[in-house]
Amino acid sequence: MPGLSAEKCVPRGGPSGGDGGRGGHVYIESTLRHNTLIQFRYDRIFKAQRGRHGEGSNRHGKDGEDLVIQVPVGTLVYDDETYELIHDFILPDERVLVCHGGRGGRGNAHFATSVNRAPRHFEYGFPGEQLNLKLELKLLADVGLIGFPNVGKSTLISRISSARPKIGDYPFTTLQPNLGVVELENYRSFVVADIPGLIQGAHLGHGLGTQFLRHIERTKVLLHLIDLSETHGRDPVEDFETVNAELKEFNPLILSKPTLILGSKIDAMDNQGKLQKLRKFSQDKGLIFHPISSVTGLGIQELKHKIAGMLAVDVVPVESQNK
Ligand SMILES: Nc1nc2c(ncn2[C@@H]2O[C@H](COP(=O)(O)OP(=O)(O)O)[C@@H](O)[C@H]2O)c(=O)[nH]1
Ligand SMILES: [Mg+2]
Repeated sequence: MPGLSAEKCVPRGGPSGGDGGRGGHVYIESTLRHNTLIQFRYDRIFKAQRGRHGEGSNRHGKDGEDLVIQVPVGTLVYDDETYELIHDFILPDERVLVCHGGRGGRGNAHFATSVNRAPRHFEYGFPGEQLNLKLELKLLADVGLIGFPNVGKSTLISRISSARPKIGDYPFTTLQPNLGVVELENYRSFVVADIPGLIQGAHLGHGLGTQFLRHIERTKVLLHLIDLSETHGRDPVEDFETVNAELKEFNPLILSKPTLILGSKIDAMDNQGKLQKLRKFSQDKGLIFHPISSVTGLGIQELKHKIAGMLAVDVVPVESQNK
């Protein structure tokens, strides 16, 4: 025992009880490696390591190891009791301390006085913080795709980006949001979010409901796809109004975002009637109308540039920043 020989020279052999170690802290960190909060469906309780006991010869107990919980970029962390926002993880690799580990107790060495040189007194360690958190993910995309199910949203994102979502000729093939990065010339790019389609009554829970709309709450531009093909008997203007009514129920501010109306599947139109009706309607509303076919590629290149132009409005020119 290394301490023993030293204590021979210390009156009454002490006191030399070291302090306990601190419990580990709990951090939350944002990462680009995850896209969903799915892991938290299974793992719900997270604990950092406890601190180790102090030891003789004034040896300080080891601090517990910190715990780092990773969440996708775009996650908002709330205190579940007070609903207070603790942090909004906008950037990758942000790290926030959410619970401090408890301080270790002081060993008997601390309690020695001139009258009591060999105290038996020591202090217990303190419990660490505990917190119930609520995590909410709102994806951070520049552009959001909206529209009825089956209008070609997932096909469009797979055409303009490297995202490969499931595509099918039936409603609700897309069950979770997909993100795609659209590359432009000169290393410019933007991110598009594809979410499940909306139907009438979505705000009442019909279809997949409006739960996914939170993912487009933070986008800068919306692409509203309207199917102009003959594969269904719906009216293009009614489709637009129906989807907008659902958006409004969810959050009316979404309607104030710059929106492009996309007439989709124009390769599968029998006549120009639907297209002309939608074009006229868009003009009357002062909205930009753009026809596309994700199958033939018609209008796709122009679409990318139109979106880039709409996003660039935010960019402050370099010269004016120095004034
Ligand atoms: N003819 C034609 N069919 C398309 C086009 N875009 C999508 N589709 C078809 O429409 C169906 C629904 O497409 P999908 O992208 O899954 O629609 P979403 O539900 O809006 O994501 C699929 O069978 C696609 O192949 C298009 O531009 N032209
Ligand atoms: Mg889809």
